Amino acid sequence: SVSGAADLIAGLPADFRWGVATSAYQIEGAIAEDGRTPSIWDTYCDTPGAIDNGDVGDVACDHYHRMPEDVALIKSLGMDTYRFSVAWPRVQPHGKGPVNPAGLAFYDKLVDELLAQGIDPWVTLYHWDLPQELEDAGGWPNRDTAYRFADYSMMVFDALKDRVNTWTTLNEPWCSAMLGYAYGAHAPGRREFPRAIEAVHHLLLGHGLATTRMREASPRKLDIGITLNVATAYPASDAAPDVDAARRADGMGRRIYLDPLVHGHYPADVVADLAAEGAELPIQKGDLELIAAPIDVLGVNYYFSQKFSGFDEDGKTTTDDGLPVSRTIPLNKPRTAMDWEIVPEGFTDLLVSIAKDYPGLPMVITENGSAFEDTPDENGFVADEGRTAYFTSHLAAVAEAINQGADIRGYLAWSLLDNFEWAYGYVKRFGIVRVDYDTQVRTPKQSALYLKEIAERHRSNR
Ligand code: PNW
Repeated sequence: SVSGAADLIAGLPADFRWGVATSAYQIEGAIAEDGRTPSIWDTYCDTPGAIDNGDVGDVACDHYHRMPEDVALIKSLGMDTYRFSVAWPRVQPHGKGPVNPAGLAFYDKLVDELLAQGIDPWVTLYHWDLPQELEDAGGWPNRDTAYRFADYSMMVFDALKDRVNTWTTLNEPWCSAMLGYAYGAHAPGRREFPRAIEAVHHLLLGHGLATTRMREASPRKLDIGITLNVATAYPASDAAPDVDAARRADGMGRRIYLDPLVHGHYPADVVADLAAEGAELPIQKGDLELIAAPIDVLGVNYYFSQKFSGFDEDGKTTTDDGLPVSRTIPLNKPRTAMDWEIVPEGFTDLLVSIAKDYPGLPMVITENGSAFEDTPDENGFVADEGRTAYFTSHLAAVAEAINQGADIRGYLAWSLLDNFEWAYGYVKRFGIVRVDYDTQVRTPKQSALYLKEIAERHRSNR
């Protein structure tokens, strides 16, 4: 059933990790239990028209009440790593002030349950659920939020550092900053471009502050890093405006994060582009040193790549505002249910270029996966050919990047469960396990059995 698997896994390192990922708001539900306060996503869900179908996260996959069953499920799928996120409004309900022991206890139990099953816990400290009270105080455009994040991070770190070896500060700061504060597509739904650029810097500052403090408080050598959603930006042609459009896309999507994290400064071309748009990164003395605190692992989330043109439909290269045109052009590839094009070669190109531009930075694929329209049979089983093929082609892309010299140490599928897919609600399904939202019954899909077989074969080969 797993054709080509032998070739695929032959080139992977012996200690390559296999796992699955989720995030708190997307699966937990129980939004008002044990002292949790609203996050920006609860508020956003209550905004008419914000979420497809009017869906909300109140119950989601009810993971808060089904955690041991879900850990057993991960075990049954042969995965050795589980990446989950901690909900800030559970642990520190007001975004400042004392820890909430009842909220923290859930993650304490989760870690123990994982360890009891022999699964390595990988904690993400922030996967977008900012306490609403901090948004009311200005959110990520407010510099103070970075300090609040570092304080909250230490509450989680001090509680779990004896048992958790791998830590991610932020998941996808691009999404937090740009979808949240520039494009109004995610919570808090603001459309204020200059504020979004301030958010970028304060997110990175929060990462640097938290990383530095966690390192100082580490009881032993731990792996600390950040996860970015990154892609390859292809130019539509060799024409200068197209090449420049791809440069700008790569600048805002990848280099604005990786350059300060690894090289200690923002890319000069991006800073100049931002200035032309009336936006500025609010850097203060010492910030860049903090942001460049060494990390042990870069988490890479990959879904799709795009092609960019600097010409509009009429062949013009500037907009009415005098800014350069940036337009995405279809690569003419098949698409997932998200309407994202399926571009595995963009994954290889991305990983190889990160390895070249940022040498010495080990990578783990912390998310990769796809949404398709699943049709369960009478037993709830989904023969998800499209999702399985997506995993095959993207695992082959990872193997090819390793073959070309990239240091990639693991692969975590997005996602363990069908879950609350943000602005798309429950309509879009990324799970390798089907969730029936009426009964909360979980049924592994064909893609889950496929990944299980790949992981087990790789493990038995080493
Ligand atoms: C990631 N984009 O989000 C998140 O980390 C997950 O929580 C989410 O469920 C998953 O990908 C699937 O969407 C993204 O617009 C959201 O490019 C949007 C984009 C990328 C990643």
